[in-house]
Amino acid sequence: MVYFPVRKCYHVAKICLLLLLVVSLLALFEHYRGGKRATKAELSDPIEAEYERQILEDEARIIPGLGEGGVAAHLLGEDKRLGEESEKKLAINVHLSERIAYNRTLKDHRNPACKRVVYDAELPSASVVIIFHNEPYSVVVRTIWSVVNSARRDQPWYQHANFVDRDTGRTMTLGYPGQDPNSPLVYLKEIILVDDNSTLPELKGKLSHYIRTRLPPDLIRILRLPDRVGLTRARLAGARYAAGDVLVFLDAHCEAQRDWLRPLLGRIKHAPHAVVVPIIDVVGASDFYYSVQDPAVFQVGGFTFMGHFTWIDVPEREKKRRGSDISPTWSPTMAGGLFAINRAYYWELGAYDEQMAGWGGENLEISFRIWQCGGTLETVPCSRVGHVFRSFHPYGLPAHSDTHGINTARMAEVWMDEYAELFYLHRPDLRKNPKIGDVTHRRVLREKLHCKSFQWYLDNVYPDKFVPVAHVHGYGRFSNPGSGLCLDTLQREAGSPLGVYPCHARLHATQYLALSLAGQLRTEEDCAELQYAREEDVNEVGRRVLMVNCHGKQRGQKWKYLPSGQLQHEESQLCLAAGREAGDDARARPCGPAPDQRWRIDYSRDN
Ligand code: LR7
Ligand code: MN
Repeated sequence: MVYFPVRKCYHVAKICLLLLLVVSLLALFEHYRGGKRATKAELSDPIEAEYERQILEDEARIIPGLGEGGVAAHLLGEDKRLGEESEKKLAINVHLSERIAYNRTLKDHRNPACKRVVYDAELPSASVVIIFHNEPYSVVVRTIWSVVNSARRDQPWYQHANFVDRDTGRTMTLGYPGQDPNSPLVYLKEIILVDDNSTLPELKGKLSHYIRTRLPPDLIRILRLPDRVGLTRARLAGARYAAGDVLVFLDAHCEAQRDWLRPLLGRIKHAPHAVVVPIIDVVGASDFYYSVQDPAVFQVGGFTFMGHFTWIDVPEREKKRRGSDISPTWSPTMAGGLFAINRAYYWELGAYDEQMAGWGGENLEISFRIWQCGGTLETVPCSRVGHVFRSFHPYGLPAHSDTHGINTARMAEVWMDEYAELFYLHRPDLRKNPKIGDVTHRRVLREKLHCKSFQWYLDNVYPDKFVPVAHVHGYGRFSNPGSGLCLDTLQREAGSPLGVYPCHARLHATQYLALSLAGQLRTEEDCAELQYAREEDVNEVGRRVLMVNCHGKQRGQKWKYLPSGQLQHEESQLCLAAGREAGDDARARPCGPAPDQRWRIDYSRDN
């Protein structure tokens, strides 16, 4: 009988253990469910309760179906007006954004061939780094949701949604991940939000509360930077913190398309020195319309010697090399905000120049560095991400400092060799300017990595780039000795007539023209083309000359420099004549002995 109580104890213990197990299982379940609502403990904190109240209020204002599928969204009446007002202030229709579901679906805009691609089951893991300074709260939240949802593709909880396709008017069904916070996430190790010292209150506690209560647990971290450091250093901070195999950077106003991650990770797995960018689609700043003209057509990155990123068509040569429409496509540069890179390689390659403040310059810097130091930069067409393009910066930048100019000068000093001069031509004020700071350590990096020259880059990566000092009969000022006037773009926008202005004493960007070996009278980007002739123009005033996109087809944009000093338009046989005074348009008239048809080119093979 001595053993009886022991036995009883044993039973009680067994029941207790069982109970404990059930309770902890329940707790674990709750934990992984993520809890749609804040916990009681949290709500007993009045501040958290207030955030919760605000978020519930926000959620109640969302209009179901608005902008669904990525179609254009519109508000009416007073809301429309408030929307326009917010856009004037913030460059995004924030009032509208607040009414569109944070996790709206998107129509699948991928090239249909992408659906047949089979990816490795084992792929590197991704740390998605999203930086922001005073971005609209609802837009940031939508960016996060799109990343989370797109990492849940092909899973049993895959749900379906209906939307009306704007292009066809038909009701479409699309498979899209659900919103179950339990869903295991594939390849997405973490999302790191880097708050570059925002001052908007909703991006602080309320955003943290939203993430804690509504998004998958333990996935998202927010780094709050104590000082505003600018986007380059904000990305560096995120990268330092990241633990995934691959770093994926995004702006804070993006919407990732389904299955955008695997194509990027797959490419990096097979080519660890490939730095990859998705196709960047346009999400309308006023209507959130996710627009894609043709899923098979996209552009890659170029640049101007002024130091700006540009979009260029995929060169013919590259169309042949890559093999298929959906193969990774070499890109001379990247826009900067959206790309993936093997994390170890990122550090090996020199991460970023941490002395770049504010906005700008880091994109061309990393682009040139990647190519010159042995990597490749590629657009992966099966990965698409939408980005809200804004017409101005809604945030302030460090006072009185032109961060784009200074950062670009730092870049040019390190990577562009003698071609840096072409940048300084546009920015003579930055030549040898102490504001640029010291770049020695970046030059040391270039040495250490045995990087190639900028000439090598131009010859091998971007041979179609027009180099205004290399591919020309002549360049510099085109001056008309009789009048002292020079051809001048007059800082007009593309598509406007070429004008004349008194010649500047030194070469100045607006008077920097070239006559290319292909016979184009051009600036870096635009070519002189005769305006469509109206009868009366031809003999009287002459035809205007428009600076338009160089189309490479010879007709209409071909000029000849005659031994007489005349510039003759080949197709029309007309000659270019200077106007009479500053600001006039240059005109093409029948060639003749008039002194206003004589041109002197600063540096010319024929002068
Ligand atoms: O001080 C700042 N701190 C920040 O954290 C200034 C900005 N930022 C954040 C900002 O909140 C945003 O999330 O940095 C991100 C990029 O700033 P944007 O969206 O104002 O830049 P952008 O889209 O106009 O400009 C492009 O070029 C920049 C050059 O410095 C960056 O590389 C941007 O990431 C880049 N954007 C893209 O590549 C998206 C495609 C656009 C194109 C072309
Ligand atoms: Mn942006």
